[in-house]
Amino acid sequence: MTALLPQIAYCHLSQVTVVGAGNVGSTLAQRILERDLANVILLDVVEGRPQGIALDLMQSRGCEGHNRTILGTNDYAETADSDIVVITAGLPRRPGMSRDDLMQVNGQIVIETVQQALTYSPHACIIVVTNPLDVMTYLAWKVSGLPPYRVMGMAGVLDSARFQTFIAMELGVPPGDVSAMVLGGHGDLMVPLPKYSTVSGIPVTELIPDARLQELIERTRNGGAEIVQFLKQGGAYYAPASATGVMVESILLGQSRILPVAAYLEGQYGLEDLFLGVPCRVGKKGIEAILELSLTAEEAAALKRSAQSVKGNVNAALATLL
Ligand code: TXD
Repeated sequence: MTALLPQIAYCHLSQVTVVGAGNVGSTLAQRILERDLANVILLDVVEGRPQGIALDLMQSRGCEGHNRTILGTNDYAETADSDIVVITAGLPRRPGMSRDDLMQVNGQIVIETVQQALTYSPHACIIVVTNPLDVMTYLAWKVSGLPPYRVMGMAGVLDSARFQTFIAMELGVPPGDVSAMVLGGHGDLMVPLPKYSTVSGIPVTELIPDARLQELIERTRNGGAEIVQFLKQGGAYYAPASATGVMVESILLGQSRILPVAAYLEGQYGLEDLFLGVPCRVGKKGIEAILELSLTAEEAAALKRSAQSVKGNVNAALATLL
């Protein structure tokens, strides 16, 4: 075979490490590969799991028509020089386990994974997916030593995608025509913004009566719980993986898209020293800008309530974990 041209042989291929080869992590790995975004290193504590998933995904490359590679490992040394590290590692809540217990357990896991991953990829951008999201993102940033714009949490893109879906279903239009915006903390704490949610540029408030819109907002708020009720064990993972993939893509391709992500606030929206979902420009450097929208008094109050709850949990986690 003729030798490759030097510029092809030496061009930098992006690499994403996904920590946690569970449902979200392995589905995200698949999305990244099949969208031809980057090579993937999939890491998990469980021996054999990331290796098995990686081999399975390697064997699908010919059918899927891409040449990206994936390596499954239990060793952080193999994650070296990653451009992005996505943290999906964590334990699900078990019967008898409180949210606080879960926060302690997952907090320890997130702290350990960030420290280990950054030893080998000190300049990576970090995307946190593990719940409770806003608290875990704060812990990840705190132990990373990275500037805040290199660390972000995934929740708003998922919550907005759910709102987008329900609006599209309601109106019988393609979801691609719907642009939805959800701020605030993840889950019960989210703050959907109908005023900034549009269908081909038309505010959704012009198209759906208020009472019905409130029902769609409520369904969005319970978007995760509705799926858990069906599945009984485990939670949603296809849409969470898609939403994380959107963030990975915007960073790797330098798209500078405006996405709602959990970002470190330093006075924006009158809030500081916490990670909370706000619209950001997400590109090559990570969070390139935080956009401050004008909110109604009601929306501002909801965002504040969300922030207070997140901050209380962060303080509790900091007191015991760091
Ligand atoms: O919107 C969002 N942010 C979320 C968050 C949407 C969906 C899921 N969300 C949370 O992501 C969920 O509550 C969990 O905290 C994570 C991962 O969810 P997933 O559904 O993928 O959980 P799994 O299938 O239980 O996978 C977790 C994996 C599993 O393979 C464990 O072995 C692994 O994490 N794990 C670890 N990997 C590496 N290192 C350590 N220490 C570790 N501990 C567990």
